Amino acid sequence: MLPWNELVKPYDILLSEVKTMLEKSNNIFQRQLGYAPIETIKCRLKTEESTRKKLERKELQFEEGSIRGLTDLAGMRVVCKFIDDIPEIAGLVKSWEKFKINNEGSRFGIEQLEIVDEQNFIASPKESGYRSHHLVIRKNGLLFEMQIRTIAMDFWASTEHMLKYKYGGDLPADIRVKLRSIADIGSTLDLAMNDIRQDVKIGTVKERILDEFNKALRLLDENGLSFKSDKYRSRLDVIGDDLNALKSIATEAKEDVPRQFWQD
Ligand code: 0O2
Repeated sequence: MLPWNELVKPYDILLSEVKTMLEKSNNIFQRQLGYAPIETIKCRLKTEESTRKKLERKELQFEEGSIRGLTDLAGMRVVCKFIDDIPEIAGLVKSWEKFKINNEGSRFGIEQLEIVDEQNFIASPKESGYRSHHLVIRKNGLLFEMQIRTIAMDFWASTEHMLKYKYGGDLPADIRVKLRSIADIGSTLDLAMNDIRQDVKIGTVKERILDEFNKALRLLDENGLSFKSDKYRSRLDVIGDDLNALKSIATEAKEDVPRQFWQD
């Protein structure tokens, strides 16, 4: 069997590769949407000792085949700001799984990665209260586990993990009960923050539409078409908070501006 450092080295390279892919996407999100969903990405390789223990628990030999069969020898934690970011990031990673198909219907190109397993511990939290979205991924022939979670879920999991370690793996019942209720509080916090995020998102979309609408009205005014812009202003007064109605009058107003005057 290879020495431990050599055995895990390709996993280390793999984690850096996927981390870079995620960081690039996060930068694109930031540029295009003005918002980057990923807060931090943490990578870890299991130590030799903890791998031995895990294999022992599974009644497997400490040998290369069983080690490579572990899904979490290499692990990545993708910590997001909001709950709604989690399916977005999971979807992004899954989109890297796609093969390109040629005219004859055969696969071609490089398979970026393959999703081997998926577990949603947010939809169904563990008995302990643990929440995260797990993807087991095979890339370059190696398996690793990606855990996608919010800041609150990450705080809970790392604290619970630390406490478990302190108590030698077995937490006293009263602490387990407390941790479960703290996990629920974390979930309430995540949902409340998510609601606020929805408001901000709607606010941002509304602002963008209003900017376009006001630009259209200004161009109509400047080009002797105030009779049209005045009609749109009166319509705006009555639509209230209806975002779809705003979108539709903004589109109409934009279409009324002679093409040569509109500059993006
Ligand atoms: P560490 O220290 O993070 O590496 P399996 O491989 O499916 O046979 P396993 O590994 O228990 O068995 O699978 P599971 O339950 O899907 O857990 C995988 C990982 O999720 C764990 O790896 C933890 O990182 C995390 N996890 C799952 N449940 C809990 C929990 O109740 N509390 C915390 N803090 N983390 C959890 P490891 O190897 O257990 O730990």
